[in-house]
Amino acid sequence: MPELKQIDSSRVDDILAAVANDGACIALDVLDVELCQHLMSDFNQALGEMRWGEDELGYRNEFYGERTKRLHGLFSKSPRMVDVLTNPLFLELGKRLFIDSKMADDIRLSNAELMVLNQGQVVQAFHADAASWRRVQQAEEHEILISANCALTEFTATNGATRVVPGSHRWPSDREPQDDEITLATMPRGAALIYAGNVLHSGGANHEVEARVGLYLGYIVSWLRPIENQLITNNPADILALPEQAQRLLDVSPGGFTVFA
Ligand SMILES: O=C(O)CCC(=O)C(=O)O
Ligand SMILES: [Fe+2]
Repeated sequence: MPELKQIDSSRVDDILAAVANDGACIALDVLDVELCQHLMSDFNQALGEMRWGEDELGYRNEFYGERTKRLHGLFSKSPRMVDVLTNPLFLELGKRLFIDSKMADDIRLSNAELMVLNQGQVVQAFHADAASWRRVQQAEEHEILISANCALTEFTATNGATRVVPGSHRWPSDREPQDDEITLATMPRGAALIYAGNVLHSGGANHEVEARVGLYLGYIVSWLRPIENQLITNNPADILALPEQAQRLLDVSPGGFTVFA
């Protein structure tokens, strides 16, 4: 089975090299364990009001599964989300991949999603997250999306660790992974799976009693349309109270309707 490299979050060059080669890696010590605990308790109330297999608005999505909860509008639910959004590793990865490469003038958050997999959740279908903009992705050689799935609980082989297909970011879109090409993103709490928009991956199956909790953030080039509109999923006043850098990441331009492409 191929393995993902585990790299300390301070080693940005090595993380970028692993993402370029394998399409993904595990960055260690991205979020403090204490921050993970606070985030979990901040989201608890909203999670308690949701039913398994549904999002907050009561919509069901077959792609996500029957034993999962997907929470959005995270900035109004936790004042600590702004620290995750502006995590130095994520911003540096976005800068190096999108701005330094001249793909874009700026970085945007596409969405932030809490992904809770409960006991009995089965494996998700393999997919590439950049398929949200597949016509653009087909036309571009460079990545347009870089994602982080942060482990707010430990990710294990039996509780739903994300399945990843190293190298698949370079595959033709119709190639399907064989069993021996798939690896599991097992990682300790506070680590994050960092992966390219084009790499094949899927949620794993949870056979344990305790839920597995991943906090997803996807960063895109600034000229793409984010898949979550933060001014709708959150209370707009909460977003407009954030520092300017955070507002720009969330696609708000206080000075007007400018697109920083
Ligand atoms: O739950 C996971 O680990 C991954 C989920 C995922 O890839 C998705 O919903 O796009
Ligand atoms: Fe995904």
